[in-house]
Order: sequence, then structure tokens, then C-alpha cells
Amino acid sequence: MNNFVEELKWRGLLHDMMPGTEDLLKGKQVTGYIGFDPTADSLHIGSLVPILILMHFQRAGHKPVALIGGATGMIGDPSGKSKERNLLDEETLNKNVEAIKKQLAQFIDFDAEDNPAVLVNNYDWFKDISLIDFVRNIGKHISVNYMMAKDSVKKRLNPAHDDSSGMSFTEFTYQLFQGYDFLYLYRNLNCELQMGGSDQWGNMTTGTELIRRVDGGKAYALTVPLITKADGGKFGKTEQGNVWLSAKYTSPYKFYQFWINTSDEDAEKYIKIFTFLDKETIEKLIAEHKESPHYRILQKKLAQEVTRMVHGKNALQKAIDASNILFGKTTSEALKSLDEQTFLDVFEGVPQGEISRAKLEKNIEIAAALFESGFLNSGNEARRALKENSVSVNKEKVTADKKLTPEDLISDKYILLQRGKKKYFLLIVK
Ligand code: 383
Repeated sequence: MNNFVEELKWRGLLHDMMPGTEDLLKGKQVTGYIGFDPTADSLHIGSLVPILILMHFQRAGHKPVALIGGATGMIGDPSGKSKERNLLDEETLNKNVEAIKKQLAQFIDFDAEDNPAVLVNNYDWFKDISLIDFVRNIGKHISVNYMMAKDSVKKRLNPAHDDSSGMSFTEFTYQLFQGYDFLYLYRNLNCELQMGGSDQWGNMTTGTELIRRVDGGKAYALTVPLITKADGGKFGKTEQGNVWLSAKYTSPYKFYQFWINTSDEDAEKYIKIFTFLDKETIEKLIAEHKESPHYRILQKKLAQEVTRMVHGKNALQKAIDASNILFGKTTSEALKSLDEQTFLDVFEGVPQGEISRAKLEKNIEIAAALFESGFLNSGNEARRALKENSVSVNKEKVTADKKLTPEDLISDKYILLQRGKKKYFLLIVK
């Protein structure tokens, strides 16, 4: 059995653990769980760290349990949140549960011979518990005083807090639900360890406390750090918001670009956290990178490894090809093979203009198109550019006799114009 805690430590993945956790894990095969609330129909890269933890846990020979919070998702965890959450309706929740189940299944192995992973949904046990039973059998063991001492509650009760609405009874009860999950899994799956981000410490210890008071049992908690950026910005966000694991929300190209764009300092940290490369390999990469940082060896390796893990080999190759379009040499074939979303992602921020389909069907002269679309300032400039042989259509050089036709359309809608190496313009057919 590998040493799970040692592995987390050198990767910078250990934040805190209860005393005795390391000995427990060294001694035997342990069952441990992490919970995910179905607040959206995809996980984002913030959830990638806990997923990696479950993977390391399984690789170290232990039994991972992934819990989906079909019940807790109905309540809303106040941990790390400064405001009361909006409740999600049941239909949305069910849809989210199914989508997240599928995503999790991509990462952990349910067929491992010795230590198959297990997926559970806490709705399955909460749906049968009556309010009276819950309040009598669980609530009686945890004092309100204890619950109020948690950071997630304390913050919201503080009169100086910016949101004066305080905290609903609903969110206040959240820790009891998560606490009961731990007790339930302890009893039914012999689960002795809960893991999660450092924001989850309070909820986890309510669980170990319940297990101690109700069953006289001993259970443990281990947390991983919240990922930070060297520049103080929030990890996992771009200007467009979260970076999602689902290709529906963040294309593999965008996902790949997110990792390519990390700073040198962050890349050195992230390659340990987000890849399974071993210590020796990583140290070699870091040394190589330091010799010639402009090659961005670390960023490329990081982007490759994580994109492959999340989106697979083929999507990774497509993302690399798409990345070469702006920065390297590419052909009109490669350009035309992009799916529409990736095409738009690649040329995001490139100035655009419109042309009517009727005009295109009459085959418009390139000089006219360059000028009328607003790409170049005048007919003269357009003719000059053509004479200088610096105009390309869909990445292929053209001369003044070129006419634009519907055959030039990419995804039946776009034509990419270019002057020189770097000046792009997107013509959209309306
Ligand atoms: C629900 C029931 C349990 C145990 C845990 C839960 C979910 C937990 C929670 N977790 C976050 C989430 O779902 O809200 N109350 O968005 C995030 N996690 C993990 C990790 C993290 C946490 O899913 O720190 C980031 O991803 O713990 O914020 O019995």
C-alpha cells in the first residue's frame, strides 16, 4: 500500500487532518468519502482537487466513496458563503445529480478488484427519515452552542457582517445533515474518514462528533487546501466565469488554454497538484523550465495532462491543433475541421463584421469585401494589401482576382480574413 498522506504532502495537497489519521491509513485499507452537492449540472475545476484526492486514495489501496448530495443540495451549505443561497427546484436538482454522477464516474474506478469505488446519494437515506426522528435521534446529541461555534455560522451571525439578513434555520441545520451522512456511512460502509476542501472542516467535525456521541465510535477528517493563485486572484475563473469540466460549458480548447495561461509560479505548484506525474519527472520538468522559461514547458505539460484526464486523448489533440491556428502555421483544412464552438473560442475577441448571404451568393470581389466589411479602411488600402500579397482568406493567401463565395464558409457562417501575420477579422454571414 502506498503512503497516501506522504503523497499528498509532497504535492502540496494536505491542509489539515485529525490526530491519528496518518496511523489509521498506514495500518489498513480504509474507506473514505468526499461529498459533492449538485448545485450545477457540471463540476468545475474547483472540484477537480477533491476528485484527484479520491483517485490518489484509490491508487494508495483504499476504498473511495463519492457522495452526491441529493438531499443536502436541497438545503444549501453555508460554508464559505457569505450570503443565503437560493433554493434549487427539484427538477433541476435531479438533472444535476444525474449529470454529476456521470462526471464522477469518469475519474474513479468502480470495477477495481480489491477496492472498487462506490457512489452514493444521501437522498436515498434522508427520504425515509421523519422530521421527528431526526430531531430526536440526531439533533439531541449536538447542542446549538456547538453548532454556533462553527465558522460558517459564526460569520453570518456577526452583526458586523455585510449581509444583515443573517442565516435561515434551513442553512443552520446543514451541518447536521452532513454530520448524519458521516454517521450513516460509518455504520453502513464502515467509512472512517471524510475528506474535502478546507471549507468543509466544520461540517466534517460535526460528523466525527456525532459518531463519537451516538455510537461511541472514532472517525477522522482530512482536508485539502483551497487552491490559490500567486497574484491573489481567484483560482479557476476566467473573465467568462468558472472553468467547467463539462465540454458543454468550457470547450476542451478553452480548458486547455486555461492551463497554458498559468503563470510560471503557479504552473510549478499546479503540476504537482493536478497531474499524476511522479516527483522525479516533475523535478526534471521544473529544472528544464527554469533554463528556458519562454518555451513554457511546464504549462504545456500541465495543460496536456489535465486536458487528457478530463476530456480524453482526441479532444486534447484537437485543442492543441486549435491552439496552433493563432500561434503557429496552419492550413485551411485544419481551420475547416474545427467545430463551431471551438472556432468561435479560438477567434474570440477578433474584430467582426457582417456580410449578407445574398451578396456572397453573387460572389463578391475580395477587395470590396475587405473594405465593406469594415476590416480595412478604404478600397485603396484593400488593393494595396492585395498587391503586397498580405491578404489571406481562411489562412490561404489570395490575390486581387479572388472572389468570396459560399464555398469559403466555415460552419456555413464564417469567413476568416487576415492581413499580414497577426491581423484577423471574422466575417459573419447574415
Ligand atoms: C454534502 C454531504 C456530505 C458531505 C459533503 C457534502 C458537500 C459539501 C459541499 N462541498 C462543496 C460542493 O459540493 O458543499 N457540503 O460544492 C465542495 N466539494 C469539494 C470540496 C470543496 C467543497 O464538493 O472544498 C471543493 O470541492 O470539499 O467546497 O455528507
